[in-house]
Amino acid sequence: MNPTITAFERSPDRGRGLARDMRVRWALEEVGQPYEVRLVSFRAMKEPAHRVLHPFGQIPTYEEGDLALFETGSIIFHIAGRHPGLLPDDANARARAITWMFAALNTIEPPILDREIASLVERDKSWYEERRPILDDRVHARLVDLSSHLGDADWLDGAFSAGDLLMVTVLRRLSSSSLIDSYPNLIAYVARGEARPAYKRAFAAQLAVFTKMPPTG
Ligand SMILES: N[C@@H](CCC(=O)N[C@@H](CS)C(=O)NCC(=O)O)C(=O)O
Repeated sequence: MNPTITAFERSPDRGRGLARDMRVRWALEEVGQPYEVRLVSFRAMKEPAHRVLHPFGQIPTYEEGDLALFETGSIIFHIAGRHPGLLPDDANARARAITWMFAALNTIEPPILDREIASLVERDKSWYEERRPILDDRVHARLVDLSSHLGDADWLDGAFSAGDLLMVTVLRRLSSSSLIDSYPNLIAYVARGEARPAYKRAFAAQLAVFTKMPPTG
């Protein structure tokens, strides 16, 4: 039986790859595993029926037989363990790729999200303009080091892995800002991820949910 994931019925970015079901869709496409999607409303996400799957009332979730998972890092690690293609066979290379999964979610994503959330919910606060450069600097501090590590390599550690999949989706959150503009190798890295056929299929599938629906009011 195919796994089932949950995704937004209505998404703030209208299906342009930022909602985190995109990560799971992309991983499933990379390994060639067909999947079903159950769309959930913001209200339904907070109901007990969904919280059984996701204690924090969010998407995505992943159901496969009697297994239910939440957290994209865990879901992608699970998919990568079930199928070849997302983590190397060599034990040390595999451990390093897993390290990059954690780095994407624990080291790079938090300052990007802090900045994004501040711009959404703190914009009208008196201190927002003063705080914004601090948030920008925190993102830059991470991007400088990431860019320096990547250098002119295609991927973070040898062949494309789940670490790259997560890192590309995290960096894509910056696409509406100019913060990444100073790092041409990171821009090229994100573009390489987006050019993968599996990414394109996942993106098209997520977008299709919204192009068939009227926009949120
Ligand atoms: N750390 C979680 C974050 C999940 C998350 O933030 N999901 C967002 C969509 S991308 C969500 O459901 N937001 C609605 C909410 O929190 O109410 C993961 O990686 O799965």
